[in-house]
Amino acid sequence: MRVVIEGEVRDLRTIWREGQLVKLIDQRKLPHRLEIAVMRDHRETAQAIKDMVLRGAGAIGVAAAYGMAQAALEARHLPLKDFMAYMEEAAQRIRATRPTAVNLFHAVERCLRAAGEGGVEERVRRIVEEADRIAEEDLRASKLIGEYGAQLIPDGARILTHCNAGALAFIDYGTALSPIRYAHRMGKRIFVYVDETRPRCQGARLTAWELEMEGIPYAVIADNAAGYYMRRGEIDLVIVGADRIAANGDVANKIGTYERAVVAKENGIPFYVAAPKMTFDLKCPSGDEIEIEERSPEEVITAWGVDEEGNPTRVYIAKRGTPAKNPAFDVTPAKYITAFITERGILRPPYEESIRRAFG
Ligand code: RUB
Repeated sequence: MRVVIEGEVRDLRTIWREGQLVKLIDQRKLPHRLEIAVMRDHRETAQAIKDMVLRGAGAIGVAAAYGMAQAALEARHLPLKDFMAYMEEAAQRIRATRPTAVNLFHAVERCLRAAGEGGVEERVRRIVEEADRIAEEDLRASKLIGEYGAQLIPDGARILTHCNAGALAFIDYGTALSPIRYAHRMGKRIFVYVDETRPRCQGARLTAWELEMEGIPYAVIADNAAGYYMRRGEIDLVIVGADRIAANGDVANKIGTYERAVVAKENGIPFYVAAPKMTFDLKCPSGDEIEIEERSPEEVITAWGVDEEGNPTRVYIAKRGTPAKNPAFDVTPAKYITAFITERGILRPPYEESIRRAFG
């Protein structure tokens, strides 16, 4: 992604691997500071996923794959039986970080499967290669999603997006933001309404930062303002990402997505979900079977930011100890989704068929 650091333009990925080290942009510090965090082993990478040092379905999928590669490299001197036990344990540790985004589970399974037969050295090589392949596939998918999705964006479009499904939620380009980037680079005049996305404010902090870096016109809106703009006819289309898409087209995505989809339908506004193959879970028949992560109530009653001197600080919005509930995702039934934007093209209803044809 294009980032400007002290006037200098650089091209940066969200996460990358250097031998046994995994390096990633520390998303907890953005937009106030751009810092690279270094994970020295698979335990640290798993912890980074859990603590949301990086987040977003695609990005945690790649982090999971790199974590598996780290585990394989850590265990390369063990006898075969111990090596496989170490890999199983690492897989379990990574699976236990965040439950909703299926990309993470797909990445772990692919790495385990890639180990295949043969000696430890061979298995290590295949796991590491598979992890790198997952990252490269994700990158290619997000570019194709951008190319296909840009065709759905007319010149002059005013677009609403929720949470961050940008380069930061992926390895680069993103899902929902990829068509927006492509449309902008094609010279289309677009404007993006960015939901702030309480409680962690991925929209206000991360999507706004990415759009700023790309020079795409945007405004952050309070979460409860989206319906107001939709009813006034000031939003032409909605694009969001996804954390898991069931075989029938139901979508789990950041909490609040469902409401946007219902209000969009009510107002005749197209509602698009941009996602790669890795986010589709064909083993999951419908949204009812998707596990929804419940996060700490502290996230709801507090807010993070920087003070006027730029020092990170946390404030209490509600009184300490105020009871709160914090589901991180919700499920949008397929009937509210106009189309899926994928690396295999645009998928239209009936989704059971179009999803199976594309990815089955
Ligand atoms: C992120 C979120 C994003 C999807 C899309 O939630 O809901 O919209 O993950 O991601 P969190 P992608 O910040 O809690 O991880 O674009 O990678 O498919």
